Amino acid sequence: MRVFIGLGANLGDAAATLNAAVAALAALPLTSLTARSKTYRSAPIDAHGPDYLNAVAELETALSPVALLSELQGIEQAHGRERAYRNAPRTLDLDLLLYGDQVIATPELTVPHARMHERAFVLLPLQELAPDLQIPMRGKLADLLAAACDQRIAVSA
Ligand code: PH2
Ligand code: MG
Ligand code: MG
Repeated sequence: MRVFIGLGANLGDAAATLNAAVAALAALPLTSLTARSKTYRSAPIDAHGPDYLNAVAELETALSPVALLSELQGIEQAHGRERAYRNAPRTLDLDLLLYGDQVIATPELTVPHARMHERAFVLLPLQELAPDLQIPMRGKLADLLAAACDQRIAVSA
């Protein structure tokens, strides 16, 4: 299955954390890393604290969505993730964005990720990896990105 993971961090050495997280994704069972975007710096959206570093990774995996989610949470924990309150600044956030073109709506998992279609910090790195992508239920990536063009984001130095 072709899967996209959103990575974000805005505490600690965020660049190093994202690199370590990508390495951890590449090491998951039944999974290979097929691509990673550049790292982007973005203004916090619906959140506060320092700017975020964001990236997107593409995986090919035979893990189920729930098994993959559990692995992502394990990697977050390994990087000291605390869940103080919703959208609190974090050392590492790993979001399951897309699992093929599946639509999943269960208490523990929503795929496509519920807010990805309105967030440039997801859409821009995703466009780098998959410019012609259609987001299930949401439409063309390029159209969604155009609607989010007021959000500050740039490739990180
Ligand atoms: N993640 C959030 C909330 N706001 N803003 C930016 N720029 N990047 C993020 O990764 C991010 C956010 C909740 O996960
Ligand atoms: Mg998130
Ligand atoms: Mg998350």
